[in-house]
Amino acid sequence: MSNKLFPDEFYRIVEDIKTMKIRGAAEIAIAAVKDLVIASDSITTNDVDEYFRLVKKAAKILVDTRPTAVSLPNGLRFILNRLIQDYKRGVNEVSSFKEKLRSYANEFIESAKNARKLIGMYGAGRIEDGDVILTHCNSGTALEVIITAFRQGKNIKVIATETRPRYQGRITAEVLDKVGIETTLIVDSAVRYFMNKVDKVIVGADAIAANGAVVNKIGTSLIALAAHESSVPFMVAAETFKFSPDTLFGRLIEIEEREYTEVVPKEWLEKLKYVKIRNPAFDVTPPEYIDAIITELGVFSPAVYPFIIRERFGIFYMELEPWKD
Ligand code: RUB
Repeated sequence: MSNKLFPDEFYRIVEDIKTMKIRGAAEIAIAAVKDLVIASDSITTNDVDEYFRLVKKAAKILVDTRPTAVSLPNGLRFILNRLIQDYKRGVNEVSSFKEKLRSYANEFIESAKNARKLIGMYGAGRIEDGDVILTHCNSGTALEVIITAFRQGKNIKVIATETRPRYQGRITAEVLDKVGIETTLIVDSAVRYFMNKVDKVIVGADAIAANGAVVNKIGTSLIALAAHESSVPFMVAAETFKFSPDTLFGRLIEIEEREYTEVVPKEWLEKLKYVKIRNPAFDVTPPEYIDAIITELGVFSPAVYPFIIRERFGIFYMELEPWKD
């Protein structure tokens, strides 16, 4: 008999997040939240404590898929913290919790979709007719800004980095091509060479720290340096659920390091004695290099960003690890 606690579909989504079939911080969060619904709906017990134990277990499995995109734990926190409040208020039937979990999940997904649209609108305000915009990796949120500006009739061009080692820049180029935006794909190391042709840089974020530093795809901080050197505005498009509440309590954002086989073939490395490969998936761009963080609440400098978040969400009162027993 299988010792799996949840349906195969649940584990398939977990695997898809790990292997990056589902990727990009917002998509990861939405997929994880939907997967929590799959797990919750499959639970057969009528015992509330046992139900909570299993839901937390499912959340923990999801949290462990990819460590850097804070949107994922934030999506699960959004649901679990509300359920815990309901429990404290006296809700005591598994069927009610299942229903509530479904409705909180829908609320999160809806608010994520709305946030992206608003970011597109606010961000497009920063783009002018004739701008050449450089973007890195594949951020749905950064693309929303670029595409909204284009649909407003602004004649813009994009330079997209290919984004080694997983080439997410190709996805970006494909999306822009479909929309009809003229795009030049370049190797990552050509960024500084092209910077004098760039009017604005727009990237997404996997996490934003309490000091306004932005964690995004590896190479982002080098692009920020090059932009800074050329006085090119560097903007980050990110929903507020990319804010890492852990960083308010002194915890650092973990940078995911992936398999070396994403960088070179196994057989190539096996022939060498003194060579090793490192493959960090993200890096940290300090706030000094960021001109604006575009969120669904408005456009902010990294210096005020954490205050806005705290004022809006009262994040200090949030249970950080609601999946813990
Ligand atoms: C993706 C990446 C994206 C952010 C933001 O990394 O770094 O810039 O996740 O994306 P990976 P979005 O390919 O390793 O997941 O704006 O779509 O949330």
